[in-house]
Amino acid sequence: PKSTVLGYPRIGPRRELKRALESYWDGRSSRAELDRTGAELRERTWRRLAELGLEGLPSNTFSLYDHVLDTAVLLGAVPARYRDADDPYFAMARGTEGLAPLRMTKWFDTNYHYIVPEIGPDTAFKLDAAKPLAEVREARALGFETRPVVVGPVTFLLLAGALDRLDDVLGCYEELLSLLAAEGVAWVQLDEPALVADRTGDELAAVRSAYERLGGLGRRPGLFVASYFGDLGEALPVLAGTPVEAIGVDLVRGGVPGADLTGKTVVAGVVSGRDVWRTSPERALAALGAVRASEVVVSTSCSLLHVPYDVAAEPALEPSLRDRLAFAEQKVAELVALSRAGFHESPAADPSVALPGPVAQEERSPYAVRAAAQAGHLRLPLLPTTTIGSFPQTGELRAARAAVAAGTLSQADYERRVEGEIERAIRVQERLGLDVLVHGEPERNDMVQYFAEHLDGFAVTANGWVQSYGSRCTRPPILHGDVGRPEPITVRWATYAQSLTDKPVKGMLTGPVTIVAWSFVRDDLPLRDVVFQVADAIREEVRDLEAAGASIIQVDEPALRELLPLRRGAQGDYLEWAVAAYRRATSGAGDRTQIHTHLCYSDAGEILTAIDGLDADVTTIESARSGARILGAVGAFERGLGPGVYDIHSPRVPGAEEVEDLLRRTVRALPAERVWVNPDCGLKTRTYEQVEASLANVVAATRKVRAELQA
Ligand code: THG
Ligand code: ZN
Repeated sequence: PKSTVLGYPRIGPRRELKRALESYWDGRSSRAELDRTGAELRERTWRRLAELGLEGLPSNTFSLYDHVLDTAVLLGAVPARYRDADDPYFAMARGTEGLAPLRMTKWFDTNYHYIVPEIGPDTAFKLDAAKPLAEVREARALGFETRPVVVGPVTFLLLAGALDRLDDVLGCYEELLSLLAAEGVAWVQLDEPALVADRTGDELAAVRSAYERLGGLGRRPGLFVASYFGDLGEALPVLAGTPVEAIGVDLVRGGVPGADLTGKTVVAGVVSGRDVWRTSPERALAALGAVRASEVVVSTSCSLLHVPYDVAAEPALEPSLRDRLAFAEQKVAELVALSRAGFHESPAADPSVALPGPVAQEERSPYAVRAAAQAGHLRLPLLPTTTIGSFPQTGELRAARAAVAAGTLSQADYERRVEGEIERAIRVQERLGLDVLVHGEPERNDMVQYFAEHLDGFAVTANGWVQSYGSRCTRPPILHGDVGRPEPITVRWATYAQSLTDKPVKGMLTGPVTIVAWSFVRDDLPLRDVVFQVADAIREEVRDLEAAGASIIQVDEPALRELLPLRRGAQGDYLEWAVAAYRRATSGAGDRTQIHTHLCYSDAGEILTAIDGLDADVTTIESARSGARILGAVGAFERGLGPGVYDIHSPRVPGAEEVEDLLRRTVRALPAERVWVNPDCGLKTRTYEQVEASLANVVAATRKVRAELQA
């Protein structure tokens, strides 16, 4: 069979695109320089894929920010208010002085974020095919024929909540297909991951009519509709009944189609794009052999966007672990080997497994009892103000961490700098008049990576960057063995921070679901068991923080929503064990210790019952960025709640009146005694200047509304 990939990483093996973007945004380089970096990265990707022997090369998988935003631009869905900006594309992605950016949210169940297209009844779609055409021509000039990849019409509109505009966008897709055909393009890939979630009859009918219409076009490239992140289920016979020539199926997360697909090409995703483990050739070959179709193409289960570039860039990894790993380059080599069916080596055996012990779940007292104990002890004002946890990560601090790794800065000198940063953050918060302080997390490169570095069972990479959004990346740790906590992790910094102030300083931990969601995890154990192992490690840390005097401990679960299965049938079971894991991590705390949690992303409304089930005393949640939509749903929430009062994802400083307005709306939706005031999320991506200006307005607004309430 032939081989292909559904997409490839684009940030650059050494994050070249990140550097180029940030330099352009800061005015340190020109647009031409940015575009040159983009062209170099595309060229290098095509050359490398071809060199490795891959046959079907994709194009238009590159993006300067996000492929969903690219699709919005392709279809002319640029809201009017951005059109006059210096750079409308980056204005939509990041906002400008006067304009908030478009909303951003998670791409299905991944840690990648896309820009949510804004489509209303008046959006006038108009094709602008410059980008896919330019990439096809650019590749051709280098000697490569490529298959442009575009988000498909159904997924695009479902993500925008505007499936009723299907007829209108299909006109643009038709025009695109004609242009690509005229360009001599043989295949186009339309990504329809939305089809692996439960779809209504109307939505399936939309799929049918969309692909009948596109398939019926006279002159067009071959149509390859790619699904991924799960099983197509009922959407498979629907697609199979349309004239599309090729269907992509995820055979890692989904099953081999039972149906006979003779007449179609099946692009069989047998190499996982979601993990870093080598593919079992037996399993892959068995799956490939079971597909009944006119042609089978060997492929990845989804785009390789979600894995790092190259294991060869990780010389420090333990050889026995390294031998079990495949990043994007290795996965491409696997595909080529599978397509030549000369793939005989088996991956090394997984290490032995220790199952988590029985649940030693002492439950905490009912909320009312805890709340009384905490109120007497903490003595906080009405509408207490706080922040989510992280303060700006300065360049000096990152450089200092790099210097420790390079051996040019001693651990003791580094720790003194971290203490200096903690002191700076505490003094800033005291000066601003916040009620509950944080130490600012200067010792953490990342809220998951940091814990992985201090827990047994995890490995961390040196260059294993994966794009999270725009220029921002993470290095997901690799959870490969049994998890354990050899010694306290955060107690030293928490104790130091508390020694500097009389205000309460929150102990700050990452929850078990999030640690697992943002890592690559072993696949020989059920996810639930892996999460419970992590929960037990966090539970030990909670106990130690409490013993060291912390009166408030925050255990964040921003990824609780992210791991929610895409199919409703599997969601209840997941939420049950995810909530149980959180309670296992936190229920060792006494009644007087206030447990906080933080969740990101606007779709929290859907899982409010589960959030309630976490039983945290205070929950801070993203709200401002999603226009405070959450307020309509939180009335039944019975414990402390801090719906964010401003969006931290953009450099914009919120005005005090804007915050007052949101606070007034909040205290109408919730009893004021239970309302907390905080930003939407952590502040690590902002500058101190922005943070101080924003928080000063937040505190001023809170004082005003507090006075109104007390009057
Ligand atoms: N950590 C991890 N995943 C995440 C977040 C996180 N996913 C969701 C959300 N937060 C994504 N947000 C960010 C915000 C900032 C950065 C990454 C993801 C970021 N990264 C640094 C960069 O790209 O320069 C690198 C950080 C590092 O040194 O590890 O700023 O917080 N895991
Ligand atoms: Zn957050």
